[in-house]
Amino acid sequence: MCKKLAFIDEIVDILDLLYFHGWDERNGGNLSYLLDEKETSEVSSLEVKKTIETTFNMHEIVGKYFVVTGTGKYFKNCKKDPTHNLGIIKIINDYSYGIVWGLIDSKPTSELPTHLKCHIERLKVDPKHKLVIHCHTTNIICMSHILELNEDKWTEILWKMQTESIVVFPEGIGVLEWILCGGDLIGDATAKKMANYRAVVWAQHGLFATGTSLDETFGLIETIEKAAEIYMKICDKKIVQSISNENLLEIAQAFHINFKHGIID
Ligand code: 2HA
Ligand code: ZN
Repeated sequence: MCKKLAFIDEIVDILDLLYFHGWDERNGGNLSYLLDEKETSEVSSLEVKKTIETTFNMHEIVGKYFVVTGTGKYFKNCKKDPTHNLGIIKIINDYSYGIVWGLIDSKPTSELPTHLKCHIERLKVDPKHKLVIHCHTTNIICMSHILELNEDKWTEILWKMQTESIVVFPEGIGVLEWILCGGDLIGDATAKKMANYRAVVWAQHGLFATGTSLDETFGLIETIEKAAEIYMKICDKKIVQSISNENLLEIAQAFHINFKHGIID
């Protein structure tokens, strides 16, 4: 039907990994990936096949192309049938976008408002920004049931679970209370957090993570979820020794890490 697109192959590999980690059951989770000019030029036709209007303003990203997963689609099925489960959209003007590839008999994820709002926000702080991934990371969801939703507290706990945490997410982690998913309200709240964080917890739901590449964004998710897993495994055990504030400061100094201040210092 169409020539093979290398970036689609890489995306479906990551969707598979997310599925096999158990973070995207059924139709859980969604992904969007900003294409650069080289990637866009690889697509055989950029003709808009269907136009869809939005209630939110996309002014800052007009003209850009994104790979997006489809609404109701299962990550588990993306690799074997990409064109029905995901596609490429073009932001046509402030309030409409078009489907140019894939998404056959489908349309983009219900979380598209949050994805696009996050892209807009992250592009302001990082011109290399490319990806937004939403997933249902089990231990992050567990933590949101038992811990107050204070993002400095969450950041401190996750940093102290393993040595790598502060290296991988020195800016900490954003945390949002439960908000109805799929709408502009949760999209605005998440995007606002993205001014300061690359990852935002949705209490009792999952995680939104952003980054400059598939590897980096997936790695961020893995590292955060690993820290949460360690926390859930030890939170009701007697702690004999742990990572101290001084240890974290030592790591930050050794690796020249610009971490969020006011938590451990
Ligand atoms: O349906 O994960 O948040 C996909 C979702 C909604
Ligand atoms: Zn979800």
